Amino acid sequence: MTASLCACGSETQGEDVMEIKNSEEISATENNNEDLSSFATGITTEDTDIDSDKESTSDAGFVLNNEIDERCPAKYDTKRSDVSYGEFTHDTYYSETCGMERGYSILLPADYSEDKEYPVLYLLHGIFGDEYSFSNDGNNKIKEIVGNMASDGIIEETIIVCPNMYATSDPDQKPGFDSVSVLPYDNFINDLINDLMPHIEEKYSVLTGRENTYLAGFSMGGRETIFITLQRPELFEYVCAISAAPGIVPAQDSFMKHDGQMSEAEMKFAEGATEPNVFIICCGTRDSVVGTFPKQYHEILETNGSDHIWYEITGADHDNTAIKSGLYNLFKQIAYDKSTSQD
Ligand code: FER
Repeated sequence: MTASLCACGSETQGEDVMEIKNSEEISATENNNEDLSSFATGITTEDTDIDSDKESTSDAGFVLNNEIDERCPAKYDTKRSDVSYGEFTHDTYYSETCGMERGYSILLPADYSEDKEYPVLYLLHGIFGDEYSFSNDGNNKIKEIVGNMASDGIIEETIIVCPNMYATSDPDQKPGFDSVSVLPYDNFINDLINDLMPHIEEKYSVLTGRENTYLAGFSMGGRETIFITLQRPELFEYVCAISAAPGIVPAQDSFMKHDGQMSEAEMKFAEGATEPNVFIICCGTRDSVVGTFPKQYHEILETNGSDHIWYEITGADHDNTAIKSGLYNLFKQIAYDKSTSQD
């Protein structure tokens, strides 16, 4: 690692943390009656942005350092009249992994040109989502955050690819809260690395290599982000898992019993692995869906000596406040890391 960015023990920890008992306090019956598409996008009825007065940096000038700002400053998630934003479009690729054509949404910079080359962020949706989960939700401010930060010269213009993370070869298979129905999510690692990434690198004018390849995800996408990062840390130099869902290690919550993708002892980077320069794990303190599971991931990784940044977003639920915070802080840390490692 060129920079050890462990925020463990930073002032964001332990503040106002709502003690959610993962299995007891999340009501499965309530959640099962909801429109399940909200899982994938971070939409909740409650707007946790109302206490944005906690955001001390929203009006302040931007300072590039390696500190975490809990909230995405308004400066970056607000549309500006003098900035041209990219638009999401939809495309498909053939997946050998799934044996079928699969879709993805892609956000190209407004002035995308084959004469330039761009880094790529792969952004993974939540459970019951698809490649439209992020592109159909204007409230996650993805276009604004990436567009404003690039326009201010903080980050390079960046391509964002939103795949369909349900990597099944059975077109009739549907996601759900049982061990068979979640398997395609765990299979996405193969589809991403063997099919989607080569397609993107072939079709678009992208910068390749780990320093130009970023991975982030929300909830179920956060869980797979951590899993993929631990399996293939040499591929992604910059990573952010937002409000990661349970199931990487054995667990039980009100939705289901998770066998776990690995044991707690196995949840670490392999000895001698090339690790990401930035590996963020974050979650809202009022997350009513994944509760304290992200914090548990942080604690296991810390026990196992695997470097990462952990922070909590005070007051945020399983929602776009958390998504905006994670994306903004990922880009900020990328900018800081690139600014310090290049000179
Ligand atoms: C679970 C709790 C939450 C789970 C998945 C989620 C598969 C995912 C939530 C989301 O993606 O929003 O037990 O098991």
